[in-house]
Order: sequence, then C-alpha cells, then structure tokens
Amino acid sequence: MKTSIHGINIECYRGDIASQHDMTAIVNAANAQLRIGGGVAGAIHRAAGYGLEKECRPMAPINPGEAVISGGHNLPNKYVIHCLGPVYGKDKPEDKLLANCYRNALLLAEENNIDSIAFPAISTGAFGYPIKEATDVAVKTIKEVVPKLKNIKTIRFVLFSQEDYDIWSNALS
Ligand code: AR6
Repeated sequence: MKTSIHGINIECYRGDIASQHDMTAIVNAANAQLRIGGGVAGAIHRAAGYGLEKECRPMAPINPGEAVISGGHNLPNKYVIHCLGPVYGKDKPEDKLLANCYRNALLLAEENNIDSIAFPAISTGAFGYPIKEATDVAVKTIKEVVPKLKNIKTIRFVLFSQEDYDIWSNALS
C-alpha cells in the first residue's frame, strides 16, 4: 500500500525488516543494551553480522524513546537506526515514549541525509504494545513530523503478519 503526505512517499509492506534492499536506513526495535535479541533485533543482528553489535556497544545503554545510528555492516542498508520502545504497562507514558521513537528516528535520519527509511512496528512484539494503539501513535507522529523533513523522500512500514499489515495499511490510508 502506498500513499503520500506532504510530498513524502509513505509505504506499507508485509515482510522482513532485514530484507529491505532499496532502503538507505532501517530501524531496529532494539533492547537497551543494543545487543542481538529476538524478533526484529535478532533478524537485524543476524543479517548484519557481529560487527553491528561491536559498533553499538559503546552507545549502550539507551533509554525508552531514544534513537542512535550505526552502519549497516552486512545488511543491504547503509545505516541502522536503533530505537528502544517502551515496555507496555511499565515505561510511562507509553504513547509519548513510542512517539519519541518515531520522531527521534526520523530526525536522526534527516540529520544524516538519509532519503529512505523503513520502520518495524516498534514495541508491538516482546514489549506488548497493542498493535492498534501503536499504529495510531505512529501515524499521528508521522503526520506531525513529515512537514519538517527535507531529505527523507520515502518512509516505509514493514509488518510481519497479515493482520498487522491490514491494521497499519488501513490507518495510513
Ligand atoms: N521483520 C519485521 N517485523 C518483525 C520481524 C522482522 N524480521 N520480526 C518480528 N517482527 P519485537 P519489541 C514484528 O519483539 O516489541 C527483542 O527481543 C513483530 O511481530 O521485535 O520492540 C529485543 O531484543 C512485532 O509486531 O520488538 C528487545 O528486547 C514487531 O516486529 C525486545 O524484543 C516488534 O517486535 C523489543 O521488543
């Protein structure tokens, strides 16, 4: 599914965040220590190789809502932007912390002259954020940040399951 807001392409795909060959940057739903983990972080670190964890180590730990940038190593992407999402029911206020992830990742991408960036559904796996609520936060934040962007031309959301894809693409359209 594709649309545009303020001249920026907004895309929604079903697939694997570690296989987005045409994106300059991908976003990691990281853990605080920026280590290999499960879900998105596991897929990204496995595809990137050990060099990614090594580069990330001095930047850890990060706080909920924060974003840091690294190289892509063996990934097809030049950069990885690592965000720590809130743990639902624990890190509060969770909607503001999740919005900070999307906002900070986009602003960091903008600072690094990145033209295309792909996001997973941060916090909606191991961290337990309900997908519908997380979608609303992401869409609201994207709409708020997009008018400030000059370098980013494409923002893609990559959803793992058909159900999540349907929710996200409905919200975007
Ligand atoms: N590509 C795209 N989406 C995926 C992929 C993939 N390869 N794998 C899972 N998802 P999660 P979180 C979806 O748990 O909730 C890790 O262990 C998944 O279905 O990766 O922010 C870290 O080490 C879900 O909808 O991230 C942290 O400790 C969404 O991506 C912790 O989990 C996010 O799931 C972070 O938890």
